Amino acid sequence: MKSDFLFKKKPASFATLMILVLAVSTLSLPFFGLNVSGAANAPVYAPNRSKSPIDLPSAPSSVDRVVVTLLTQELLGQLADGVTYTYWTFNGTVPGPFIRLREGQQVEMHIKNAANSTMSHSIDSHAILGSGGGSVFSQTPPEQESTFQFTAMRAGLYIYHCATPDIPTHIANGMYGLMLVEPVGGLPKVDREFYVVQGEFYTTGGFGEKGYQAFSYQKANAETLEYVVFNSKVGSLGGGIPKVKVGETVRIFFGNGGPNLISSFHVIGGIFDRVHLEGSIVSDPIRNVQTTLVPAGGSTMVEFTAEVPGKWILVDHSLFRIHRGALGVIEVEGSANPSIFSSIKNATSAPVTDTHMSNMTTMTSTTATPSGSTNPSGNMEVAIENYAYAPTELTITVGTTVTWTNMDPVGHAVTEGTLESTKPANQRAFDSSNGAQAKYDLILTGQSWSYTFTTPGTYDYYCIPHPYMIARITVLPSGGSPSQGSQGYGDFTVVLTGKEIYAMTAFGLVIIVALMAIFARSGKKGN
Ligand SMILES: [Cu+2]
Repeated sequence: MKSDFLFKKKPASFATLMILVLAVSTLSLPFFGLNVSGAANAPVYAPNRSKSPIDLPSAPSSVDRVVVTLLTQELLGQLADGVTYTYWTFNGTVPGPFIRLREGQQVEMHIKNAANSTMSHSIDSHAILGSGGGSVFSQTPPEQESTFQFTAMRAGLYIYHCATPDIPTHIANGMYGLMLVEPVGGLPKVDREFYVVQGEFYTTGGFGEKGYQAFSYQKANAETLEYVVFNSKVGSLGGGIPKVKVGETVRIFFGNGGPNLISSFHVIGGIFDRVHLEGSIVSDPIRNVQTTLVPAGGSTMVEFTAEVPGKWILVDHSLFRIHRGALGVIEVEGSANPSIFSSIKNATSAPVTDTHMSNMTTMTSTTATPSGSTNPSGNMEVAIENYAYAPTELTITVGTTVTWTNMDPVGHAVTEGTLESTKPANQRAFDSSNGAQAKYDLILTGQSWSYTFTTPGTYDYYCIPHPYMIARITVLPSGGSPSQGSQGYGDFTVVLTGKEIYAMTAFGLVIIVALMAIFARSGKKGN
């Protein structure tokens, strides 16, 4: 399950990227270490503390008594690109590990508190019948360990959280996760399972304000949040985009850590076939549900089938919260099913302002190939639509200006790098968000942003608030002097839609067939 998460498409380039990221991170460690004193000098880049939504055990252990060890740690992490925050964690991630038990199982629970913690931590699991859900037995000062045992008495999907005073402060800093107690005999099999927990963060600075952000007790107490996120980071489920295939059945274990908000959990483009309200996995599910309420300190288990390809967008349907980070994507890959869903006429497709045939040599469906000696240069357009860049890959020559136009109802960015980048903002080749500023700029609905590429190379880029939006531009050296590039074609603006891509592919095939026919005929004449 885990292995085909991110590594499916481009193993070589991804592996290379990861090696680079690791190298950069390692080299950067001393730098980070020197800068942790004082908020003003605090590092802007820190490790990702998000729990991956696919990182969960597929079944409970078969033994009757299990040992679960949780290490509580206070760790610097990345709340958004360029925004760092000290998360309080179980096992170093937010949410903490997905704990999968079976009804009747005995659990020996160890709570270890890291030596460098600044305070005590504990656990209150809603799955536990007993004083404080375990918190009475588990208040643990730094460098200490507490142990207690419980029996998982009732099947269900439960939130666990830290319950050390001030309890809501510990929860607001990220100390929560899900504990599943499966009924004897287990849950029905599905093809994919995901683990997602919503939570709010209350920072001293406003949403998107860069640099180190401290917890604001005042804002948390007033319930005036700055961030609402899934798996602790803005605009993601805590990593790349999980993939499922058309026809597969999907289950999402969704929790709400809160501490304050109720979530109206919804998947854009999907219908929940079954919802186990409030985590009641032994009750009959309700069926065909659009949006389900998940209380703070509660959960839900939803199941549905991937019937058409596309992107499912996970949201809290209190929708302004997508502007606060609560947005994640699962991609469904596979063949279209036009009888279920297909376009007949789309009035809002990307505009085509000029389609001179002479310019067609500069592009294909995903790659614009420069035509050798003529080396046309000028403008290329990239649409930002449906939380994606179109095209996602573009090859241009030096001197080309690329213009991105946002057609989505929310703001986006065009920033060199990827979600895992550790490159400081001022070292990025391009960044529409103007990373040097205290707060990032967005390309708003209908607005455009341009950049002229002057150096050959391969540039990955992404959207800071929606880091699963990734794309690549390859810049080739020009055939001659840069001035050559401007002659000939001048400016043109072409945004390709699917139909045009097919049309151009067909056109190309016709030309090839015609050339082959001419070639064959002239060959015969020669003989
Ligand atoms: Cu705690």
